[in-house]
Amino acid sequence: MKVYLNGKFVDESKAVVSVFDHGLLYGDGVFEGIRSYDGLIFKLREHIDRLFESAHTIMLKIPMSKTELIDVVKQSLRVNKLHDAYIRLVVTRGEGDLGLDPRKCARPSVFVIADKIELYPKKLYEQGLELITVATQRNVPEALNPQIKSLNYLNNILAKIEAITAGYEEAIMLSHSGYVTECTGENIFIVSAKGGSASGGKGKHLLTPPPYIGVLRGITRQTVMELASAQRLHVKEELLTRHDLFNADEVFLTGTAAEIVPVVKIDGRVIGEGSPGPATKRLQQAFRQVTKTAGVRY
Ligand code: PXG
Repeated sequence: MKVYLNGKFVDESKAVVSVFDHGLLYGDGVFEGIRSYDGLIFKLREHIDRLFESAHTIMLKIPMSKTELIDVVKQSLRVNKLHDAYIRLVVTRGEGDLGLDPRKCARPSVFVIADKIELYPKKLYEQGLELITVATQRNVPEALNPQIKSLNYLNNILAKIEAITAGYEEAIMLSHSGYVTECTGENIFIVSAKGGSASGGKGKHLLTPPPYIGVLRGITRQTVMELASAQRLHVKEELLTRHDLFNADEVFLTGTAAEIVPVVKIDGRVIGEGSPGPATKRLQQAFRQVTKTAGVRY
């Protein structure tokens, strides 16, 4: 496998960064995860824009233009002859000294890894996932905004460890005031006939927590909200409690790697009928369709 590292494609065995890189020493850096489907890169521009936004917020100047980076992503897929792939873009603060001071880091490191996608087990999509809420709260946005896709994912990893220790694959994280935020690498949605506390309209509602409570504005999340509107679901960002999750008709997660994953049990409570619901299935089908047609060719 060839990896792009600071201007060159190198063999994966040569793709190494310094132990003085602040990405490693402090998690000082940003990243993106992108997918390609049968030769089409899904939502490439959106991922590149989000990477530049994350970098801008931490005052990290990416040493290349968006167009150049897009070109590197395409080249990474071509040189590795990949059609269905997962692409990881990483920009670190670069090599510095042992102090925090980012001014000591002269040059950011940029690398792009493109590899075969490791698909989640089919069983997950057919049977659905059982989740638990965990004690580790999602970062307070005022301290470390989850909008920054930084290399510092310990908040999420601590939650993941809690889930795994309890015998589950994934965790639901709550805000410091107890509202539902997201999972460790996926956004969460509920389908409800009631439409949450604020809305009284007829028909099914698709609800997801608002970004201000401390969630990443997922690109899959955005895509699903658009697809759901086209399917005449009432889509709304709304604060959700555990009670709302337990009593939803359907729950599912969204993310670049996972796509749309049905959730059938939360903290021991069966969700809906205990199997993937009709709205979730319709959205999965619509999502599969856009990934086949909407991407950027390379
Ligand atoms: N929330 C968080 C905290 C994330 O890290 C998402 C939601 C979903 O966003 P997108 O834009 O992908 O729809 C993410 C996604 C992985 C993996 O291997 C995924 C993410 C980060 C690290 C690993 O599944 N981010």
